[in-house]
Amino acid sequence: MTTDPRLDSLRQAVPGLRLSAEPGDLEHYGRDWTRRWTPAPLAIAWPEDIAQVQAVVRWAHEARVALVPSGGRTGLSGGAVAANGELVVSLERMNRVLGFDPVDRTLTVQPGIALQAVHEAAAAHGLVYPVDFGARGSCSIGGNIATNAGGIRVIRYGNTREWIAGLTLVTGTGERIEAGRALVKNSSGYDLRHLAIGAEGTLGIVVEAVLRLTDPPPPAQTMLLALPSFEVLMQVFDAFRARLRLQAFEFLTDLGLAHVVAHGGTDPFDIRHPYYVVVEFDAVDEAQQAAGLAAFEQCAEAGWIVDGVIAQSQAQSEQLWRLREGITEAVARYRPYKNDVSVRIGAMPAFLAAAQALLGEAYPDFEVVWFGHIGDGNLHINVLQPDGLDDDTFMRQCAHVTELLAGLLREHGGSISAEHGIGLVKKPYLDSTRSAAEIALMRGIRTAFDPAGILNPGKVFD
Ligand code: 2HG
Ligand code: ZN
Repeated sequence: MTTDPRLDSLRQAVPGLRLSAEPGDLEHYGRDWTRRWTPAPLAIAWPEDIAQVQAVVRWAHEARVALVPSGGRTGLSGGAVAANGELVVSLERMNRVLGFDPVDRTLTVQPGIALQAVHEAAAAHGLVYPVDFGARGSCSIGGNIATNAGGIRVIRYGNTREWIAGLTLVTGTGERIEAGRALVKNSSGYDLRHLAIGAEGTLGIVVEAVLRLTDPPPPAQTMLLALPSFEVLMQVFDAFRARLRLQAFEFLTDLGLAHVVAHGGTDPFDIRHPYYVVVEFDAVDEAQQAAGLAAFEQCAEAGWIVDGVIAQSQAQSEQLWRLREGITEAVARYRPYKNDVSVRIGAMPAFLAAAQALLGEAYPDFEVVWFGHIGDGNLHINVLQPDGLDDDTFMRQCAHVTELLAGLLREHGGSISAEHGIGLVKKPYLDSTRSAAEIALMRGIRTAFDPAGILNPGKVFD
């Protein structure tokens, strides 16, 4: 273990705290899925309870050491990167379910618990925690809260924010705050809970959360639709939404599908199509199943759908879902530059047309994989780094195009980050989505929660 005197003082301040400065740990805990920054934390701390988190924060406040709160580090915006001598505070050992309340229908959890473990705990009580996405096995609920994570069920259930009944937060001075008390109604002033959700760890460290649960959704039908062009996407969405209660409406291109297939996925079609949609809707009875077919036929007759597959079993539904959910993993080896943008659903057709024209022109030589949560107005754009192209040239070009995209988002009233957070990656473009007055207010709020600026400094804004 290193002899950095700050760590000796931390050990004295928090007896029993598990700490490491082993190179392997620094590398592993200093990075997230962006893989763009060289990890360089001071050390990693693994507190075991709230009192230890408070003690670490009080010490850091005193010693002016920057902290990076850390969950599953599956983030895509660099929010959990520690590249500047920070102390990483891993919440990994605080990963338990603390309680279930059948009357309130809430689950109280520690922040390090994986999303999938939350799903399993809810299922054990016959209920669901409905936020869901591909990283469920490795992401943590603390990280989900920090980014107000969205995912594949937002169209039905909303973002993480909707499901957080209460939060316990340790602020930048080590104060313990109960932000929201799982009350359904509480009109007693500012809701600090909602400030902390999506703050990317800059206002406090989430040390406990009360999650709302709900009834499981009705049985669903999953379809994979093949579309001839990008332009008809919103028409297909409208047609399905008008007749059915949607549980998901996800879009991908031929290129995304090809990468997943090369990674072990199964293409159910004999020929390739340019665009695809995975749609899932309530199919409780024959009437709802017939409505699904009617939507399909309406789109086929209009020429908006050229082929389709209806999953006949849970296994086949999972196979179809893999084509969409497997994209991030399938393209990871190209260390993609990621855009995660959103506009109002109503602004989607105009924005999609403009974005397609812009990116087609701006990235003539790069593979660009488009996919996303079209029903929520959220598009993912992954620009794959060509083999042999150096990092600097690639990142410079991506930054230039993101600048142009940010301009387009300004015009269409959109957001530079729909669900992945601002972190480090989108920091230069925050002002395309937030006004100067808003950013000034955010800075003021940050100072109120963290006067010494030790909580995840350099993330969201400088
Ligand atoms: C998804 O929707 C995730 O699959 C990841 O938000 C998106 O890798 C991405 O760009
Ligand atoms: Zn997504």
